[in-house]
Amino acid sequence: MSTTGKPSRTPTPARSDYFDRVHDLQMHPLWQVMDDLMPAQPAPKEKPFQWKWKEIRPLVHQAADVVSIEEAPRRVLMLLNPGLPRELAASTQTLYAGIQIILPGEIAPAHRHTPNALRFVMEGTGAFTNVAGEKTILGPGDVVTTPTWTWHDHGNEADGPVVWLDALDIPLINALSGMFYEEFPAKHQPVRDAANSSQKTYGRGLRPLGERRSTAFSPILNYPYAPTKAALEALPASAHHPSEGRILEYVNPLTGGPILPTMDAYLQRIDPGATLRPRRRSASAIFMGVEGKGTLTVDGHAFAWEPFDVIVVPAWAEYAHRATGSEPAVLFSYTNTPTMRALSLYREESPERG
Ligand code: GTQ
Repeated sequence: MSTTGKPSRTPTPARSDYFDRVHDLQMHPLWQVMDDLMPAQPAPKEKPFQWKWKEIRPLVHQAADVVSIEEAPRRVLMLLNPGLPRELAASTQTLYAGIQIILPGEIAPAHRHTPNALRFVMEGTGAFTNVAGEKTILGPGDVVTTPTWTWHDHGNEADGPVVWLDALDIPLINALSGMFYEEFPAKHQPVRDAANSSQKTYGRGLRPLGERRSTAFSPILNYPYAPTKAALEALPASAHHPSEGRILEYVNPLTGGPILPTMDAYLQRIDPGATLRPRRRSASAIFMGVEGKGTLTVDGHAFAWEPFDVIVVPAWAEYAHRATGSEPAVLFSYTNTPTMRALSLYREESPERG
């Protein structure tokens, strides 16, 4: 008996012979898989998951002993979702996360690729990134954009290691067969613009007259931590979000839209002790704890987090934040919302309110 009220499709020898002939010609009956192909709501393969910084930090630092930068020009440990095939390099079906370490004196040579990248600096001051000819010196909490097909090289002229979160859209780009990759003929690309010139020019509600830049991504290379945090502190109570607390999106000042064509990014601050409303959205998201501590409950999994723990919120998973310490809880996050919106696939709801 079918539990769905639909007539059962009893196997018979004649049917089985028919299916064999169908399979032999590289076909398959839709009616056998229709419910799996078109579930009533998104049923992503990625699972809610957490990487504890305490556990993975020693292995990130050891990577620098295990391989030289010459052997591994991007020395990164990828954060792979247990629900997805390893070869996809995927934290969700569309998003990639990795942790990169660069030691003093090392150079991660210049290259470019079609995937978009964002970085969130976790440890170390004084490393640099050069993107499309603008160099910026990085400090903890800085968010750096590396838009599609821009040359980028990293280096470390400071005296300690630098560690950051790499956020890319690699699984999406590969699903679309949109991958192109190229190495720059020299280790470093030339520095063309003054340090942080994009932040100084575009980060103030101003823009140069007559400039015709692509608006597909933000012109700002580095969104430094201190002013972003200060803006969160200054956010009036009327602008607090019921599910996210105080939250600000890093935006493209030319459009007010997301900083990258496929991914958006946020910094948020939750009052000590606050329990926020559950929420779900058709976008998938990666959260990283930055300050304080909290619990992010994702489809019933309560992940207690501390700084630099990384948590996957799958598409359409219900999630809810709690700040558990005596200090405010600060989180960085990025999502594939811009991709979903571009395809008219973005939806969200607060299940509590229906
Ligand atoms: O720093 O350019 O984690 O190209 C993966 C691919 C980092 C990078 C990653 C990359 C980079």
